[in-house]
Amino acid sequence: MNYPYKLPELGYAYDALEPYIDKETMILHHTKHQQAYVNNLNGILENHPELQKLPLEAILGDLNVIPASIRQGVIDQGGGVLNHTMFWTMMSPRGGGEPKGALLEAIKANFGSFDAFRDQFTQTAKKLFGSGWVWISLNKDGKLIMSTTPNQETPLSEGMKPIMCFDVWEHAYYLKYQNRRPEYIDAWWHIVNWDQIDENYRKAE
Ligand code: MN3
Repeated sequence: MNYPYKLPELGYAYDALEPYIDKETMILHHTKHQQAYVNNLNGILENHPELQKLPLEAILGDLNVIPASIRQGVIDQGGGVLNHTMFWTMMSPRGGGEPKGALLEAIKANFGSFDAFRDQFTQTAKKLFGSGWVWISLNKDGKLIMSTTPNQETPLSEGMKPIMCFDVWEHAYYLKYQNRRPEYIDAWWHIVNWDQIDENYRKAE
């Protein structure tokens, strides 16, 4: 993604993920939350032409390129832009079920079975304190790593290649699920876009 940043298309209607993710949450999450990250990031970078030339992935992949005075702002707002752009592609009205092919084999090799993987991911999301994300990434050795980040941080900044992300900020589920984060997580498995995650895996390998 490149400066000036714009709100990305969702790729489906706001109500397409019903009943698992409600229309109102999707509208707010996209047009208010992510739009704010977009606006804030553009504002922070307004007077930094050297950073405007770099793709956002490159900036967040090497935080040392960011002047110290704006570094935290770029981490927060830039992560908010990039992470949500990826998150929308993690979901599809035709999602759910289980992964196939090379991705499934990699999941089995790293986590034992798909069920074990899903359980570990679910538990990780339930336990994440405060606001943050759950990730599946490839590390430098090409191994699948499950991790969490606080706030809007991304594993890109740790030298990993994220292929799957899950937003566990309260704004992602509070309207429909209130304090019941476990229900949101259980619902999410019904709309996970395994085709996209498989594509991300093959590109990252
Ligand atoms: Mn969010």
